[in-house]
Amino acid sequence: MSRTALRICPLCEATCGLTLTIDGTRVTGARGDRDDVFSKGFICPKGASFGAVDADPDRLRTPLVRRDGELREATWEDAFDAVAAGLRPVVERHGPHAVGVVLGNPTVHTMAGGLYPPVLLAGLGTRSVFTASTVDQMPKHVSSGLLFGDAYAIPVPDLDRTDHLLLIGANPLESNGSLCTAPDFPGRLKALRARGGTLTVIDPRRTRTAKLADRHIAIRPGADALLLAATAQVLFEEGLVALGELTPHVEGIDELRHAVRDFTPEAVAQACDVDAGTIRALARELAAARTAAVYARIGTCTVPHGTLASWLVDVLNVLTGNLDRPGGALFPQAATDRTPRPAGPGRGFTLGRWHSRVGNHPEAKGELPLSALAEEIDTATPEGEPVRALIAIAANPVLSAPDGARLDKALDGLDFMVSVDPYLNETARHADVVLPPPPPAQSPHHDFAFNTLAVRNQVRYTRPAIPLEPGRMAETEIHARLILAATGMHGADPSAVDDLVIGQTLGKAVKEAHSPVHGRDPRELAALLTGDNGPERRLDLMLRLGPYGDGFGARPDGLSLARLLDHPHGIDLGPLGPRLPQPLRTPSGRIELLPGPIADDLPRLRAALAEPPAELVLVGRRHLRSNNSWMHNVPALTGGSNRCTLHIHPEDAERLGVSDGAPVRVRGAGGEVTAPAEVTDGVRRGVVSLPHGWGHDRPGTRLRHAGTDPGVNVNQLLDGSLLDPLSGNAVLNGVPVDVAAVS
Ligand SMILES: Nc1nc2c(c(=O)[nH]1)N[C@H]1C(S)=C(S)[C@@H](COP(=O)(O)OP(=O)(O)OC[C@H]3O[C@@H](n4cnc5c(=O)[nH]c(N)nc54)[C@H](O)[C@@H]3O)O[C@H]1N2
Ligand SMILES: Nc1nc2c(c(=O)[nH]1)N[C@H]1C(S)=C(S)[C@@H](COP(=O)(O)OP(=O)(O)OC[C@H]3O[C@@H](n4cnc5c(=O)[nH]c(N)nc54)[C@H](O)[C@@H]3O)O[C@H]1N2
Ligand code: SF4
Ligand SMILES: [Mo]
Repeated sequence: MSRTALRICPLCEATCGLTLTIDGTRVTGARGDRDDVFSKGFICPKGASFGAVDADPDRLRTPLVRRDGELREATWEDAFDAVAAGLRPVVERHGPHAVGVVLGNPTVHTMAGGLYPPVLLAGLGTRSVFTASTVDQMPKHVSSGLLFGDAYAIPVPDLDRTDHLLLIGANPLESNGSLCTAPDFPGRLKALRARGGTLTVIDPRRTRTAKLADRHIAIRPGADALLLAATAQVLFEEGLVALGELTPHVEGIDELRHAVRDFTPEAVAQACDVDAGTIRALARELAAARTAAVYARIGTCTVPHGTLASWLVDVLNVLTGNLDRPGGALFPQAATDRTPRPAGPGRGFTLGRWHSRVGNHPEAKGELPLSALAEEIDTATPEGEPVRALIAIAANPVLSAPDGARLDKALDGLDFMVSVDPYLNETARHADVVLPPPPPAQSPHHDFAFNTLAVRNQVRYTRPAIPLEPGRMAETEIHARLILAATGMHGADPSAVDDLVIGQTLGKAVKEAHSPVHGRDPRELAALLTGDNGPERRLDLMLRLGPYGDGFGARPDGLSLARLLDHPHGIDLGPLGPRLPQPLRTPSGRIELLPGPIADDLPRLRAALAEPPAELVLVGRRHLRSNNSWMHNVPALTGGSNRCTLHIHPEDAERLGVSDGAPVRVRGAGGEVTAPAEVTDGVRRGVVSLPHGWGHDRPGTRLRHAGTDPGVNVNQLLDGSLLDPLSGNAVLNGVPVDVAAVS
């Protein structure tokens, strides 16, 4: 007997609603949920393979604990005993910073990851915090922090209403979008063209997204900040700056004009390899459009001037009056956002409140660069303790961060390591304990992170589609028990963690004048929460205190978990609307257009104008049927064009004697790899491209299918020393490499 169940897809940022077909305890099919308020039936090949991803026979079913050097199956009780016994002595002997925490990308794709890591970090008090953000979007957090005073205030392009989209260093036709949650991103781009809007794409590769565009500019990798600075310069020079309704909310416009005055199109043209006329046209089109949005992603973040480029994206949105207006770039308002406080000055955003021990890298948003993880483990310094124990949650830095070979060695030298991961992969193989979460069909889902980045305000929640198999533990409970084991409370009831958070949150809310529960009794409020378990009660709490919430009775028709459960396909909360000045948290209470740390970094950008370009540089690429490092074990998603090949332009191939399909050796500062060449004019001259997340040939893993076509680890070409200095973000694109045919 088969039945259906709804499940929000956790496999990328688009958050599509799926209808799963279930036979017994197995997912046998997945299609787009046509009634989903947001995704309206859209599905991609990864979502369609949800059943295969869910049922991968290599997913771990029980915890693993290392005994006599070998990882062996163990009970949950033994596993958490081992975690407490491994972590506590390190904390007690060497202090909290000796315990490192690594949070990987799927942390933002699970409910557990949304609810528990902040509690873990607060409980441990460690500064050794590393996440996938510093191989991804940290530059955007830093630029938002500096411009708006809140690192999480990230404007999202109004895809469905804009007349003009300038899309930079993103390839949503493969990635399905990032820092812009939009199910059916490809369809939305086609709709933009169909309604007479224009799409400009800046990318060194002629991607599927670029092929959709009215104009494709194949920029030299790493040069976006220069091109965007020149675009801003043209707006000033030609009198095209028009802040409109933003005027009272902006300061620093004259300082900005002065700061970019020498970045003329003529000055940057050569470094960008884009002619000055094109840059001028770009600026004029942006200014002339009725509405326009500038949107940039990973290709502008993972570069030497990532923070400057990210900042300039919003600067252009401001200068053209498109920030915070329909059709431009707007701040979403998610259902689980905190109760909006009244507008006014805030504390602002500070960088470098502490520095990493070895490389002296400034923290950003409480994090140190993932590129510095290996050195923080393997290097002793007089200043403090190296990282001796590691908690890795949904993270595979051995493949996703620079120089996996060094990290491999460093992880082997740890006193203790625990991984919360469904796979025994390149990173988890170093762990002393592996705690496997259940497959997604057995987990509840709500998108805490992506709803704050969505092109439409909406809220959805799906309960587990299949009950937990015997012997499984919910990932929320795994996290709660891990927190207890790490903080000296091993053995306590895991619901204590949820109760603690609920108590603290309500305790604070009743004291806030702007809260709907101001002055009420926190215990009385806690007793009103509904839900089957701690995580559901916490979701209820956030919904009820949030901007659309029922305020525990203050707004009787507002949101609560019970109300959301009555709407299994979600609740639409309307299009994005203007919100300024409320989201601003800068000391001035305004948008600070030229923040100090940015101004201080501009001379480095100016100096880049004089640097001779490298002969050959490397960029990455994504494939629709892949996802970072962990989806190469599903046969339905591998093969065909989803392969780890080196894209190289025909002219470069000819010059270097490289022929299509033949192996080529690629050498970078961190090492070398050999991959088959794919000669294609889809990359510009002087640029080669390798995808990341491959290199599944290490011993001691349990990824049988991935091992049959392992590919190579592109990040072995990096030594981890190249960073965007403001954000600590790794430079993964525009990296100089040597390429040679293998004889
Ligand atoms: N060269 C290069 N390198 C890159 C990039 C690039 O473009 N080029 N991209 C970077 C980016 S944007 C990112 S985000 C990082 C990603 O880097 P990581 O986050 O380190 O890697 P992922 O492959 O996303 O997966 C992390 C782990 O999560 C596990 N996992 C999957 N589902 C779950 C779950 O439900 N619960 C738990 N607990 N674990 C789960 C997987 O088994 C895997 O071990 O890679 C970065 N690395
Ligand atoms: N199918 C699939 N979907 C994914 C993922 C995946 O691995 N596979 N990963 C997910 C994650 S974690 C993330 S963060 C998002 C990322 O989402 P996107 O940012 O859309 O990711 P990419 O497809 O890598 O697109 C980046 C583009 O930047 C270009 N580029 C490289 N260097 C430069 C440069 O210097 N300047 C400019 N202008 N462009 C440059 C590259 O050629 C590439 O086409 O995707 C998410 N979705
Ligand atoms: S686009 Fe992303 S969220 Fe939607 S079905 Fe595909 S993988 Fe899942
Ligand atoms: Mo990412």
